Amino acid sequence: MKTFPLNSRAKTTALKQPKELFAYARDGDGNFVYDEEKVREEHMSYYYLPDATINGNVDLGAGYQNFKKIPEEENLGDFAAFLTAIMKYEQVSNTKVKTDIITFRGLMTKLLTLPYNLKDPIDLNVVAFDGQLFIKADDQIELNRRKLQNEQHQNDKKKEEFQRKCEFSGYKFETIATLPKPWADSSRSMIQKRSKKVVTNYEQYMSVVRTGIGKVKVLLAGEVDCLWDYIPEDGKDILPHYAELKTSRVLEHPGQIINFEKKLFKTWAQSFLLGIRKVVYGFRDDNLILRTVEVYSTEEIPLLLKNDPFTEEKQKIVPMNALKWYGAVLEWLTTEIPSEDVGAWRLSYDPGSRSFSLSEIMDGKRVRDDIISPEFREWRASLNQKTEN
Ligand code: 0WD
Ligand code: CA
Repeated sequence: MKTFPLNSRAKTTALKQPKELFAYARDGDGNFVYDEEKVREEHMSYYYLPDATINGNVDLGAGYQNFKKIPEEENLGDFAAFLTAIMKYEQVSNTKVKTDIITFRGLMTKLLTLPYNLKDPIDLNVVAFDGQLFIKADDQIELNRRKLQNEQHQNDKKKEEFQRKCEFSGYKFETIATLPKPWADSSRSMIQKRSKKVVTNYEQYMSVVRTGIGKVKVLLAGEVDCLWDYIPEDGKDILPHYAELKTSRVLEHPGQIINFEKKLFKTWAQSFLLGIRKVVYGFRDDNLILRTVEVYSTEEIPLLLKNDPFTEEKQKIVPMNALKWYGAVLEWLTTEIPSEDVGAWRLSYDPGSRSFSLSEIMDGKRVRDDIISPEFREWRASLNQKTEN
């Protein structure tokens, strides 16, 4: 087992400008869509939330009974879909995507925010395949953890239901704040009936972005909530046009503000990793009524955290410090894991002992098969053969 000290920091944090390579989507029935045109036409949402709606006391709990929620187990097949999307992209250019690491954005958010989230455990599986590292959550550990959390809430039914409603309210906010088409192409009734629409979390628009820190190049897939304004003309970078949507309780006293800043930092990390420049927060009260909406630019969040009058100097969250840690971790990972196509590794953070470590998994074959789908394995084999000939 190799441990990596929590105070490790990269000397420089040369960041690569994130660039979207392609997008794919999951539709309302849970099926994946890879056709680029279809993805943009049918699965992209547009932010539109006029003041009149915000002032209209929207109930973010309304329709909770009809929430169309994807079962946790169905979310687990996502990695194979990501690899299928990569394959389809590579088939067009007939070349392997140039990157060192391939993973979901959400997992990198966990690594990036670790210096300020020392209480949350991390368990990721890593395999080297075809010269690249593939990182995925350990599904079994994830499911067990969720089960345990659910059981804990079982003791308090009221609390459990409120928590489920809060989760719902986040998706409800997305539903009332976005349109499936640009405003100019939307009918009046389509705009007005949003508060009655069935809320679902099946639909997902996934952006696949090439980015990196220091010498390490990373390919990330992450869910994007909506377009802030419009799709730019052909060939222009779409990332600056996306927005991340979030909800939070209205802030009334300093304790809540400090808590909110932790969330804001996580949101910064999540958005920063994909190169998303706008974050929209809907603030709701304890009755889940939407009270105000605040728009942040991702780049101003570190300054907000720095200038907040409620925290003392040593309590302050410094995103640059987290970035230096993240840069060091990725470099460590790419140097520690041998690039041969064998074995599997577990990357863990244990809050109890506060140790961050990498160890070889005994059952390496099972983990390799779980991460690298047969389809993707065959595709890369055929691609390498073509390149050799
Ligand atoms: O290793 C795996 N099997 C992983 C799968 C690890 C991480 C993510 N995923 C899948 C999940 O199904 C997720 O939905 O990829 C999807 C999106 O990936 P991401 O963008 O890397 O995930 P993250 O940044 O953690 O979350 C983005 C959004 C969330 O929005 P908020 O505003 O809450 O951050 O994705 C949604 C959610 O809307 N989301 C989920 N929806 C349903 N079930 C889940 C989930 N378990 N996790 C995230
Ligand atoms: Ca969101």
